[in-house]
Amino acid sequence: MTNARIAEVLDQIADLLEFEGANPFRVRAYRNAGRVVHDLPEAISDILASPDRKLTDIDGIGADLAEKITTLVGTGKLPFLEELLARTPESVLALLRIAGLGPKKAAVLYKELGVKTLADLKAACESHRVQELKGFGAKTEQIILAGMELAQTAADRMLWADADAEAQALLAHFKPLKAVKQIAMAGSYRRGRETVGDLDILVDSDDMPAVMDHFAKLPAVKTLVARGDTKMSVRLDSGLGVDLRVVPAKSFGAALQYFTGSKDHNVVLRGMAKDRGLKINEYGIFRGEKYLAGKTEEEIYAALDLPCFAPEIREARQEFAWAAAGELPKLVELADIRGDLHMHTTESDGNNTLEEMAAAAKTRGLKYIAITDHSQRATIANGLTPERLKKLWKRIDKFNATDPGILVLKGVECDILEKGGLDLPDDVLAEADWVICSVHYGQNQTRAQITARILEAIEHPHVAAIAHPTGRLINRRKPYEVDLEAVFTAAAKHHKLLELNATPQRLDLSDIQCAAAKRHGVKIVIGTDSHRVESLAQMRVGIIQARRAGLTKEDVANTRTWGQLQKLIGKK
Ligand code: DGT
Ligand code: CA
Ligand code: CA
Ligand code: ZN
Repeated sequence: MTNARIAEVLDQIADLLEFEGANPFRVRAYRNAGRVVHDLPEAISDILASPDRKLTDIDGIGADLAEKITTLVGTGKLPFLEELLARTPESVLALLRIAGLGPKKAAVLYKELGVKTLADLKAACESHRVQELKGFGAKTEQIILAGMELAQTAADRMLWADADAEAQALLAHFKPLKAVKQIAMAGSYRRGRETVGDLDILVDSDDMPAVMDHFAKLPAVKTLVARGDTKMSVRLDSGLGVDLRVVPAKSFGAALQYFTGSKDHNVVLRGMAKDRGLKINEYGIFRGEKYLAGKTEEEIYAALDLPCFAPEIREARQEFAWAAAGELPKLVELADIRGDLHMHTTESDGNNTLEEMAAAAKTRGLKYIAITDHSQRATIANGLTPERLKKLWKRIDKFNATDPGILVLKGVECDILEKGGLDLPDDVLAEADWVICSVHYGQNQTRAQITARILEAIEHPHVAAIAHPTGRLINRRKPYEVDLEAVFTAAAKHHKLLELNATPQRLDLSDIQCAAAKRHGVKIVIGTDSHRVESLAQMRVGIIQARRAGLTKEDVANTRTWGQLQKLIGKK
């Protein structure tokens, strides 16, 4: 069981206890433990597996919590949570999933308005009965309505990176099984969509019962949904569904192609096959009854004179037009990346020092990184005043002087102030190697206001890039109102970069937005926004989204050497 999943359970317990009006200290203990587990750099399951270590040695985990976590990890279940869930009304569980509506407010709605279902809640918001309650306002009503919409999709779709953790565990589980000749993940997971509805896994085997029995033994399996001759579906503890299909070797490529999708991509493909008098399905490609190919994806596409498209672009967007014109882009790869230009250290809200971040980045093969701690306006993130920033930059100079084998750039993530303008004076910004700007505050302003703030930052001579340009959090927060067309136009004009923030819940700009930026001639910088050394690995998630956008090495700014990149942004 992953730390993220354990943290989720602890958080849910805190919510349910709070809804019941339990002792606030008890609620806080669970909430706090959830955060501690989530932020822990090593896996709880590893600690439990080592005989000379105890969970209670972790700050914030007492004897009672340690016992519950041990049960949860050991059995995949927690009787205490099940009791809590059993006595909480179903509708309240739905209410608790809405962002911006904590357990306290959910309790008020439940008791005062008799809101029992999401439909009740929607009606109560729309008839403005919610804003009459103490502690609620017109804004809360809007937040609830928007949150309900997001909660609906959040319940259905998991972040790609979370699904990736489940997928890797699944593949590792099958590794020792001799009956498996080939195994592959298909579906939206393979295409790298930012969220995944369910996992689709394909197995080539002559012993279907052995494969299915082994699948059922996966510790993360919660319920068996269906088991047939060739297909089996389960639901995992995390709520993610998994479809497993066993296919013969001669159809493995055909099935992989078919179940990778997307559905729209396959519709186009079937049409092209039909035009040539061929038939294509999950078993192979046929002329009449005659099987032509199906062992590999390559031979399926080759039968239609098509290249074997990277899974990330199989969305029926541009790929067929590119192929027809012979202009299929060579998509950017992780190995192309030379630097990471967005990360935080213990100086602001990060968990590792600049020396630790640099060492970890060097191990990953990076040639340069920028330390971009927050500026002073970000009080909640311990943002830096000009004085503290200059001190940090002196430390960076000293560090670089030790010849560490990686270049550390003096950067900053500078807030774009609510009233407009930047959070640091020009003479300070002038000393930086790398300035990225973000809107963290005033996200509820009008489209005109927010757009004007961002355009002003783009026009500022010392600014290199805009970080997470829309501010969205997938499944949790909608993007703020911003005229992206205007942002793209300005960025192109002033040779400024836009970020593809690789944090799995951000992926901001999105794939479609990155493609639009490219059409305007804007270069994209992929940054991990790491707050700890482990998160540097998120670069891979950013790369997948960049590939979905059709970006090449040339389109991604941080595939360049630092010298080339400086020229690109017109510095030095
Ligand atoms: P998801 O799970 O909602 O994130 O998205 P997918 O793309 O993984 O969709 P899923 O799991 O329903 O099906 C996996 C793939 O199987 C899908 O991308 C294309 C293929 N597929 C499934 N059902 C159909 C269908 O009715 N027609 C066609 N052409 N393809 C289908
Ligand atoms: Ca799927
Ligand atoms: Ca599926
Ligand atoms: Zn940041």
